[in-house]
Amino acid sequence: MKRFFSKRQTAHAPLRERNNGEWTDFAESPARVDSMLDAIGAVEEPNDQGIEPILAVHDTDYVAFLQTAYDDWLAAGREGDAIGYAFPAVHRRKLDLTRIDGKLGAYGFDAATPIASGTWEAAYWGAQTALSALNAVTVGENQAFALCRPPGHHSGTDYYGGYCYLNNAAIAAQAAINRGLGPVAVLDVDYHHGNGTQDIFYNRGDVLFASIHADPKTDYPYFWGHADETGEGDGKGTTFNQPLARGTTWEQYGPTLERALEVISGFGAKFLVISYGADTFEADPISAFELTTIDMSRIGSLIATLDLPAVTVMEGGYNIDALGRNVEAFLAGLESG
Ligand code: SP5
Ligand code: ZN
Repeated sequence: MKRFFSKRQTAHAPLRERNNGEWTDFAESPARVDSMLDAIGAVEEPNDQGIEPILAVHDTDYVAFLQTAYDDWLAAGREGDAIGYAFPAVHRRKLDLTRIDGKLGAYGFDAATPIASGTWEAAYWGAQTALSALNAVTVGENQAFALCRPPGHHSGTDYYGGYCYLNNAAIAAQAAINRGLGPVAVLDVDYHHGNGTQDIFYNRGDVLFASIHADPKTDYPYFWGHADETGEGDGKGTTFNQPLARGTTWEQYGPTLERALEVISGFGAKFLVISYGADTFEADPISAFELTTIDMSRIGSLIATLDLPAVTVMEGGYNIDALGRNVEAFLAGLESG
């Protein structure tokens, strides 16, 4: 399987995030990339496919905000990473705010996702990496891996959060639809619910979103990912959420994944986008499932039974020491079936 990555994705290096009432080191660090590159072998440079496939998913005003947010922050006399402090819990709507602090709150939904000097460059190239993996599959490869960083699945049409700025999985899924490869299923196996991907496709009947994740009653992102969120309008019934308890092992995870795969088959997907997070690993520092490295290869093998052309995009996974091994185990499972 071809693997795609650009060094430009490491330009994003925030220092700290707000977590449980304290400042902590930013978990989604560039060191994650080194761990993955050491384990997965040769990578190919993505092609630049421009801004259009990004704007097919994200609002123009939001993208314009991301492009200048850090400069606007510096121009306001601030130092360090840009982070909001006021968020619209109610009455969120498009407003023509002029102060950077208002904009950060208008487009961001948490205080754990700073915008730093290289954030836009890295996010842009992360999206190009996902699109290049899609290209590889359209020219005859059955599968490809996009080492996306920053991750994407918490980012919606006009918002960032959860270490995510552009939704790489959604950008690839929409591009696949536009090339006539649909219907598309997005399978999200990151520890956290992929709220951004869910929101982007919530009203869409041509994209199924299926996610297995920590129960949002106890875990981030709290406000999405509950089992009663099943889609709306044309998308009624095309969102499938399976929350699982902290402490989940393969015993519960395996059958749940089989169920999600049945939902994908039943939907009639012709193309698969996998949001893969290694934060389901037993020793992940911010998560609480109990999956092993062997379980990562089991996840890959089970997904391979769908026998669909597939792009895997990287999401979370914060045990830097084990990250590369876990990603490689997953990809090996996916390749061998
Ligand atoms: C892509 C992705 O995996 N994003 C995850 C974002 C999670 N951000 C906040 C998580 C808060 C977890 N707090 C756990 C503290 C454990 N000591
Ligand atoms: Zn995650």
